[in-house]
Amino acid sequence: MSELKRVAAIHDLSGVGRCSLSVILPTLSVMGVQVCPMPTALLSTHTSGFGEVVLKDMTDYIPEALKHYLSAGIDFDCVYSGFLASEVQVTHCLEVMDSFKGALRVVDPVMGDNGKRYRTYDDVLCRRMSELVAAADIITPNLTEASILLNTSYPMAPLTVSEAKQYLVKLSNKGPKIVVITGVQLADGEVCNIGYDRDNNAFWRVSYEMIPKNYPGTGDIFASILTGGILLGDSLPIAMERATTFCEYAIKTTFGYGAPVREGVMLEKCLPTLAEKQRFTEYRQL
Ligand code: PXL
Repeated sequence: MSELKRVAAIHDLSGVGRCSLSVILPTLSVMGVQVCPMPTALLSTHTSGFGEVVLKDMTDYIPEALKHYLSAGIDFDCVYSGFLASEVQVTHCLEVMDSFKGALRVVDPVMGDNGKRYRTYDDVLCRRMSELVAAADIITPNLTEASILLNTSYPMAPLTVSEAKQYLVKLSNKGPKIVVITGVQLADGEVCNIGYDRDNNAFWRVSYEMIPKNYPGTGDIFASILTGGILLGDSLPIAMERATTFCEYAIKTTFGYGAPVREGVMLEKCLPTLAEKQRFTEYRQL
């Protein structure tokens, strides 16, 4: 039997609100991928909807943990970063990535959503996130983060297919050979996650039904399933479809129960389906 894939996950741990490590750990575990958390910060809740949070910055911890892992001969198949608590953590993420040469580098450039930055992200941290993007193999911004990375304003109108492709290509030109942008409204009326695979010059789209609620943590779940899928050998469109289908299911389940938006999606009810063998045939070329 082959060994399990192992991911160093550089994200925060938020106690309440089902985001970041609280959802990344169970999601990748169900997929049969081992997650080794390197917490960037400990928060009482995520930063949207619970008022003042308690935040313990873990910036000093990451280089020390890295040193320990290197001295103990620990290796990773993937380094996957997300929410950062300080701009210095960009340097630390780059050090972790450089330390594990063969590891797939996945950067979820967590910075904001719905056209707005998260409140802990300032100009410097957003600017430095571009350095991390440049070092990545795969990035998974939402449209807000894609716009911040490209220094353009958040598009108020739906994108034409040609505009959507430009977003993908411009981001890929910064470094990553695979770019996936989530939450893109297209001018043909569909809402999609879109992807670009530079090596194969292939553009993909997976549509989903839009539910008028913004549950936090769904970007983390999406990026985790995409990462897990790629690590397990999925093609990009299949990994995108696996991630999109699951997020749509989790959002609809949560919406159906009328559960509070700020608590995130009811992952516990939905996770078992991720372990099942599924057939994916709904993705299309963009
Ligand atoms: O899901 C992204 C995220 C991660 N971590 C923290 C957050 C958010 C989004 O609000 O606040 C702490």
